[in-house]
Parts: sequence; structure tokens; C-alpha cells
Amino acid sequence: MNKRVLMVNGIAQTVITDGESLLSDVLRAQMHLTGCKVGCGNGQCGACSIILDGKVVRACTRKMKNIPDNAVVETIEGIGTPEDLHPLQLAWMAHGCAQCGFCSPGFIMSALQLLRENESPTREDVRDWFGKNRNACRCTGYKPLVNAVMDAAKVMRGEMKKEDLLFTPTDNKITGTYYHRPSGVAKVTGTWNFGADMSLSMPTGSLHLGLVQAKISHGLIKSIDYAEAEKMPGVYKVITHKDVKGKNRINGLITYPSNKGDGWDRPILCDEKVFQFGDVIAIVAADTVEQAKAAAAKVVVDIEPLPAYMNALDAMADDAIEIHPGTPNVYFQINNKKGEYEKMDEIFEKAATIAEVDGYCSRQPHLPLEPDCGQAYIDEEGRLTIHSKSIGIHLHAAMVAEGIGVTMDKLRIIQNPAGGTFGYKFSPTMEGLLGVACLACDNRPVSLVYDMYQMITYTGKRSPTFAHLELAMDAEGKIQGMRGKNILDHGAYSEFGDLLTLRLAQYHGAGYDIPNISTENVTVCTNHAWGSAFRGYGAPEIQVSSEVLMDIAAEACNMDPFEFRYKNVYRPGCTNITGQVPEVFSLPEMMDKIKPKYYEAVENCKKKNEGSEELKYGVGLSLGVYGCGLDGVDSSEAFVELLPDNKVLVGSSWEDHGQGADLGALTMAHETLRKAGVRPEDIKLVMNDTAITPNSGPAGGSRSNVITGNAIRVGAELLLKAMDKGDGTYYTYDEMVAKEIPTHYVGKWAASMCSNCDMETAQGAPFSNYMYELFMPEVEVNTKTGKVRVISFHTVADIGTVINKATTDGQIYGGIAQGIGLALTEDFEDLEKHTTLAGCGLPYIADVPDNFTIEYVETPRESGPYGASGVGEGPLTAPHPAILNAIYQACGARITAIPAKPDKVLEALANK
Ligand code: MCN
Ligand code: FES
Ligand code: FES
Repeated sequence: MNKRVLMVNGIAQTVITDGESLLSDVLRAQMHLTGCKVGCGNGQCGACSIILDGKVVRACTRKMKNIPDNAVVETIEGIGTPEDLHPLQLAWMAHGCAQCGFCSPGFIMSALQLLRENESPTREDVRDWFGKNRNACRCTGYKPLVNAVMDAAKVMRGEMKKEDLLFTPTDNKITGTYYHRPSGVAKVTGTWNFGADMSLSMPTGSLHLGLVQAKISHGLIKSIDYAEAEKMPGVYKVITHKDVKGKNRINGLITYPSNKGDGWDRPILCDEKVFQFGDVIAIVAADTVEQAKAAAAKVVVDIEPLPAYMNALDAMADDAIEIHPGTPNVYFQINNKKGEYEKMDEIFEKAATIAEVDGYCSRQPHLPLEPDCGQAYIDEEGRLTIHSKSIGIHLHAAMVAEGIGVTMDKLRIIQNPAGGTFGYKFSPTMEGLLGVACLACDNRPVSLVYDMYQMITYTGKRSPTFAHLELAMDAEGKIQGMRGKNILDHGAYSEFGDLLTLRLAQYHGAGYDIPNISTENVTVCTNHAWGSAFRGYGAPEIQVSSEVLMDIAAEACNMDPFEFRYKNVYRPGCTNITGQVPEVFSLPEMMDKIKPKYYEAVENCKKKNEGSEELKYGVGLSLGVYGCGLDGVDSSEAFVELLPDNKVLVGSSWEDHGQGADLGALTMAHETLRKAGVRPEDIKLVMNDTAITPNSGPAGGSRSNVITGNAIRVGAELLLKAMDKGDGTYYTYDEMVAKEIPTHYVGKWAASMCSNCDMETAQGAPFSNYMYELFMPEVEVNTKTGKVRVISFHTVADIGTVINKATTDGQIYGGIAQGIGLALTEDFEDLEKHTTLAGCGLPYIADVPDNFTIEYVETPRESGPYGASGVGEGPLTAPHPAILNAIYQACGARITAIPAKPDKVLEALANK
């Protein structure tokens, strides 16, 4: 053991540590300074950045034995208080930099040291600094962070007043402004307690869980020997499938009768088979995490390997065995049959021009900086209570109750503050494990925290998609028909696979007037990572192909990519891909907006290319469309209540990935209640606890702003009406009680104008509101190395009325940054290489351009709250095909399969 005296935030503190302990662990677990977050745990993300003796240091890389006595340690806890925030903290809130907030303390500490060393940095200096210090953010696309540092620097130089950093409403109106998030202060002060922080303060008697996980991708379990593990120090119990009180399966909630599976294919604890790498075979519950992990390593599992089908094509081979015996590997099919689909051969024969593409969308990993984590215990009403990063708390209760062996009324799910999910938490990940472990350990509280390796290798991924699409055009370049076949690799488990395949059928060619369509879309089970939701859900999977196809078609028609799109986008009189009349026709206006910038960029690239052999420049274009909601009559519920102190309580289960559910809920209520003089600070929120908040549906499909936003608006309108005295004034709480007027109102809203898509044809009106977005990147291709850099990005979005500008900007920058990763670097294919953030291709600040601009076309939506649509997934629908199209424009290398890594670019160049 080492004794160290550290000067922590100005105070000398003595700490006794194991010399091998990491500074991050000592700060967090021993000194309770949990503002130092641990993401990757291996120096790749900067979430744990602190200042040590005047240098930015990633605390997870420093062993205590190497830290000298009297070292000066500065952490986020020492730089500002909620009452007196540091300019950097305020600037972080003002610019919407704390989305999930997991990276915020690390970035702020890093920026603080930069400003100490350089009080007037340029934007490039700031970017270099964050790059050098490996500060990564998965939410914001980096540009807002640089803006924040530049503003904070101004304040620190005395050029701007600190009070001017944060937007303050003058007319009690906050819609469309940069009003900050309610969670902002906690996020920038490091006091927003994420799940791993909570696991550090579990009550006495709690158990920590370690997992025994499969190291192969497919096999039969012959035996599980845990005799030695049980005898290890601190072990309370080794839990296997035999200890599960319930059905031991996650309920995939399959709703489509044509699905050949029954949805009960995913075990909580594997019993007979393992279906994918990382599957959990046993859980060890012990007094400490270290003990649990050490004992888990002693469990011996005998597995007879079976052929592992690591992609859809292999799993579809004639000789492939059924991965889930009794269910064919190809278990679902949905066709799109629109217009004169039966005459498709004729349409193609008559066409003046035909174009086709074979495209591939990769198994993109979500890479939130916060690894998955959770807790379970029995609450004071005897309910099994599970805390997790769930973004569908009521949905997940229905998916795990039977498997764990509890009734729904005895199960409570609470969302912990989440450090980003990007959709992986649309699936239960560890809820089943936590519930089973708590019950198997005689109801003792349990906690489970994944490390980044587990996070990456054992959570769902984007489902790779092989697409073959063809387009037929008339002599004017007008699209006459589309046909093709698309294959979705949904990994080992079926949950939501049918729904995702339906999305392919809803979004191929979305945005264009295609009168006749005939496509087949199939779902395939493989032994690779199970397919979970990922931002864009279905659109990026298929629009990567259909948007490259539009460029190929344009060339075939001798038109430029802009002209071809302009001729074919939705206009009044047409229907969308599912035969629904689009709720707005703003694409021509959006294209008019981008047009001058596009042609200017094309000219600039031409000029740059004239003088350059090795480096080639090109500008690309694409169009993305996504619907807000769950298919059909999606609905939500929330409540709005006047409190005795005349404040207002808004209750909803609008789960927060980091996108800003808190601010969304607040603004939706405020916009109505401000008429009664209610100020933003008068609104309190209660969120995301199945025991307290109503079922607002999951925060997926960018549905919450529209569906839950409407439910909150309705609740607020009911309250406002009840408060209205009729003479322009409003009752107080006491007056309402005296008059026996209820103070609690339930708001409900359903997208009643929608219908489910027909399962034979995929035709119908699945969504009330859509998001539309145009993407225009400029790339630089090094034709010698194959390396591609995105040097600028411009986008035009129609997301209806903007509810909060900092939020929507942040969603768009962040979503597009993920699109840059998807296009060029990100993948989860190789189980040995793709196991760290950097190994999976996480974009750092240098990978995302600072020349990054957003324009809005705000077309108010009739069925959106205050005219708003959604935003979350729009930016990740189709930024990646725009990059592929830009590469082609730059150097003629046509790439149709992502990621476009250097070797692929060189190969495409060679095949030109
Ligand atoms: N909003 C707005 N104005 C609009 C539309 C939306 O201000 N016209 C705001 C909303 O109030 C909300 C946010 O934008 O704060 C996103 O709203 P919406 O598009 O309705 O999406 P959801 O709230 O349903 O969030 C889910 C969506 C999805 S599906 C994924 S995946 C996703 C995402 O949002 N994952 C995210 N954004 C993310 N952002 C972060 N930081 N982290 C994730 O994991
Ligand atoms: Fe320390 Fe990522 S760099 S947690
Ligand atoms: Fe940076 Fe979420 S705000 S990782």
C-alpha cells in the first residue's frame, strides 16, 4: 500500500492506495470525486481528464505508484459551484455541449488548462488541443464545444460578460432559442450521477456482478462447472440458467404474424446454446467487482462449437443449419409493392435509362462513451426495481418480466442518467441479468457495470444490409420505377428485426416520387452481434444504397446529381414510398436553398483539382428522410399538475439518451403555460420511473418531440383551461383547491391520422411527421494513400418548428459526425480488432470538419406540437452516401460498401 498526500482542489488530502490502483479509480471510489468519468478505461476517450501538476492527464492511465506526494490534482468539482459556475461551465451549457454530459467534465478540465496556457486560442488551436488530449465526444459533432471554448475565453479575457453567456428570455418565451437544459448545471459540475457513479454508492450488503461470457459465436453448452468459482473469496453465489425463476427468455414482442420466429429466442442466461460471442452463461455475485470478476474467470464452460455464420449470405447458404432450431435463418420478408408493381419488367423494358447498385451498410457500433450499467433491488413496496440506461422503460418491463419470473405489477424500471445510447438501449441489455441476479441472491441489491470491451462486444449493433436496387427513368430523367432485393443481417436475436426490415421497405428511395416499386426485403439470423436499434433505424442501412443509386442514375441520364434530384423529389400530387401523401412538400425549397452553395463548391473543387495530382476534391449530395414515431397509431401519455407553491410538475416517461428530453418536456409545457405567467424555472420535471410516470412510449424513432411533446402540450392546455378565470387572469393553486377545481391533468395524444403498413405491400400511412434533410460534404481524397478527409459539411434540414436551437443544432452536428464515422471508419466486424473505441473507428475532432453549417427550412407541421417534427435521426439518415458521392466526384472511385477505408478507396481507384 502507498500513502499519498495529494493537493486535491486546493486541499491536502491523505489517501491510502494500492500502488497499482488507477488514479481514476482512487478519485472516484475512494475520494468520491465522480466527476472524473470512466468511459474507455484505456486512454482513448478523455472522459477521465483532470489536471495533474498543471498538465491535462487521463486519470485512467495513471497508476498511483507513479503519482508523487503533494501532487496537485484539479478536478471538475474544484472549478465552479452551481451558484458560481466557471465561464467554461456556463459556456458548455449555453452552447448545448452537455448533451448526455458524460464527456463534459473531461472536456472542461482539458479546456481549462488550454486557456491557462493560451488565453487567446484560435479555433484550430482548440481543435488541436482536444485532438492531442484525446478528448472524444459522441454526441455533439465537436463544433459546439469549440464555440464554447471561444466564448469562455472571451469572458476570461474580459471581452464578454459572464452573464451574457447564457441565454435569458426577456419575454418569457423560450421556443426556438438557446435556453439551457435543466440538467445542464449537474452535467457541467460533474454531479450528474451516471449509473457507474451510483454503483459506487450502493448500500451495505449489496453485491457486485461479474459475467461468464461465451468466447465463441455458436455452440452447444455441454456443462458449466463453477465449483471452484463458488469457493473464491467474497463470492455470494454463482448464478446459472437453473436459478432463473422465470422463462429465462427476453420477449421479442413479435407482432407480425408473417414472422416465422416466435420472438422468444434470446436467453437471459444461456442454457442449451450460445448464439453469439459474449452471450452470458453465468453471473457471479460477490462483495466487490474484483472478486466477482476473478471468480467468473474460474467458471469452466464446456461448449461444442457449431458452424458460426458471421454474415447473412453465409447463414442463407443451402447447407447452413438453423441457428435457432425450428426457425429458418431467413425468418421474415416484407415486400414493397407500389403502383403498377406487377408491370415492373415492362416498366424497365420501356425505360430510357436504367441504373443499378449493389450496396452494403456495415455493422456500425454505437460507441457511447458510457459503458452499459445498472442496478437492481427490491423497493419498499416489494417491487423488483431495475435501474438501467433503458430508453423504453415500459417497453422493457414487458420484455423482461416473464423471463425473470415476476408479474408486471411487481416490476419497476427506472432510467439512470444515460451517457449516450444512440439506440442500443432500445433493447434490454442487462435488465434481465440484473433482475435474475437480485432474485437469485435472496433479494440483495446488485449492480453491474460493463467495461468498454463488454460494452462493445456484447451490446446490439446496427444490422448490416446488403442491397440490390435498380431504377428506371424516362427520357427526361423522371423516375418511373424501382425494384430490387435487400437482405438484412439482424444477428443472433430476432427482437425488432421484422420492424427494421419494414423500414428498408419504407425508406429505399425516400424523398423521391417513385410511382412504381417492387422490392423484396428479408431478415436473416446470423451469429454476429444481435441487431439493435441504431439512430436512423433502417434509413442509413438502405439510403446508403439508394442515395448512391441516385448519383449513378443521374450520370446515366446525363444529368448532374443536383438536377436529377431536383426533378424527382416529392412535389404536390405525388405520394411517398409507402403511398402516403407527404405531410409537407418542402424538398424543392430546401434544394433551392442549397443550390448556390452546391454549385459554388463544385466549381471550387474543379479549380483545386486542376492544380493537384495527389489530392483530389469533390462535393457530394444526398437526401435523407425519416418518420417520427412507431408505425401506425403511435400514442403517448404525460401529466401536468399545479403544485401548492404554484409551480408546475410535468411527468412523463420521455427517456433521455442525452438528446435533451428534460428540456423538451419543459419547453412543451412552458409554451402553453407561459400564458398564465409560468416561467421556465417554475416547471419541475419528474421523469422515467414506471412506478411514477405514465407510459409515454420509448424514446426511439425520433418520436418523443412529436408524440410525447403533443401529450405534454395537451396536458398543459387542460391545466391552463382549468386555471383560466375568463378575465385574462388565472387561478392560483389555493384558489383552485378552494373552488374544488382539479390541479392534475393527464395529457394523451395519438397519431390517429396514421395506419399500419400493409404486410403484403408495405403501403400505408405509418407516420404523422417526417424529417427531411439534405447533406452536402466536401471531401479531400489522397489518391496515393486512399485516405479521405471530410473538409466541410453543409446541411439543410426541415424538422418543422425548432423547439430548442441549441438542441437541434447539437442533434444535427452530432448525427452527421456519426455519419462521417459510418462512411469512413466505423465498423464492428472483427471480434479481435473492433473492440475499443479507436479500434472501432470512433471519429475524433480532427475527423469532423469545423467548417460545418446548418440551415433550417421551418415548415410548421399540422400534427406536430407547436408545428414541430422530430430531429434525432434525420442527421444520420444519409450523410454517408453523400460522402461516397463526394469521393466519386473527387476522383472517380465509386464505392458502394461502407466503411470507405483507404484500402477500399485504392481498390475502387484501381477498378475505375
Ligand atoms: N427537438 C427540437 N425541435 C424539433 C425537434 C426536436 O428542439 N423540431 C428536440 C426535442 O425536444 C428533443 C430532441 O430534439 O430534445 C430530440 O427529439 P426527437 O427527435 O423527438 O427524439 P427523441 O427525444 O425521441 O430522442 C431519440 C432520438 C433517437 S431515436 C436516438 S437513437 C438518439 C437521438 O434522439 N440518440 C441520442 N439523439 C441522441 N442524442 C444524444 N446526445 N445521445 C443519443 O444517444
Ligand atoms: Fe480515461 Fe477514456 S481516457 S476513461
Ligand atoms: Fe459528449 Fe455525450 S455530450 S459524449
